[in-house]
Amino acid sequence: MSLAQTIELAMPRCWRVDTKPHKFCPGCGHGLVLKALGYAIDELGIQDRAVFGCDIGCSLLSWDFFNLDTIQTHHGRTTPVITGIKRANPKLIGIAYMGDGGGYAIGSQHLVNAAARDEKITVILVNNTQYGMTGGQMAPTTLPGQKTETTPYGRDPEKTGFPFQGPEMVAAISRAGAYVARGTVANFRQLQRFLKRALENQMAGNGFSFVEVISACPTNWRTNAEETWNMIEHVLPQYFKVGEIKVPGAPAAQEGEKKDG
Ligand SMILES: Cc1ncc(C[n+]2csc(CCOP(=O)(O)OP(=O)(O)O)c2C)c(N)n1
Ligand code: SF4
Ligand SMILES: [Mg+2]
Repeated sequence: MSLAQTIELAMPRCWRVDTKPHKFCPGCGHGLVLKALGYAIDELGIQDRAVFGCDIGCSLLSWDFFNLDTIQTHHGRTTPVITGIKRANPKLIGIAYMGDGGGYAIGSQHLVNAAARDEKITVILVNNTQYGMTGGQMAPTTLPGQKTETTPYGRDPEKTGFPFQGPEMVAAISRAGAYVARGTVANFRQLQRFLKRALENQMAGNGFSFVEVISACPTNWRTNAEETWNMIEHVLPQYFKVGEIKVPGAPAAQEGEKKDG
């Protein structure tokens, strides 16, 4: 078997194998999140009715990854765009993919209102603690003391607040049918499971579904491979608790996730 055939077999079926190579930096977490999403879509067999929306930011580099109907929107506006598509045709599975700058800063009103209105869509938000595409400015998720382009002496929580707890907020303002979780690229199989459950929740018509994913941006963190992995595995989970936060009618599943991490 040729190398190309081997690579093709390892890819989610809903990925475009004829596309050009991806443009993420080496070590970027976006590719892992998208791969987990691709496998979840494959497992559910929803390729023909899934609509993928990506934001401004490094998430937009995914615009030609999938053999799915895809739309790329203005910064932070993917949630209302996917909401509109889902409302126009409720049989579709709407997926809004964005960064923490797009979802928690520039488009935070859209996330809040979609969650409060219980829109039947799935939002996936990649938390890499800063604005990746524009060179690493502070985001709502930046850690206390973390140096960024706009916090050269480290984020001071007295002046700019503490890391934003997105899934916890969505869980608090959403209705009982919402599914809310925080995954990490450090645990790929768990992430795939969370994404699949978020899509299943939408398919069942239960309510809003939201998954934040802890991810890596070694380029702007200025970290080598070891430092990057340490951030993902040990530092970020101190501020962002990984696990399922809200699961409609399934407290047992919630417990199970906590046990196997
Ligand atoms: C309304 C608007 N404001 C600002 C920008 C500039 N801009 C482009 S990408 C970006 C940061 C994206 O950061 P994030 O959403 O966290 O995604 P990441 O690149 O980190 O994955 C910004 C501020 C823009 N394109 N549109
Ligand atoms: S800048 Fe950061 S988020 Fe963007 S592609 Fe590079 S590593 Fe990924
Ligand atoms: Mg970001």
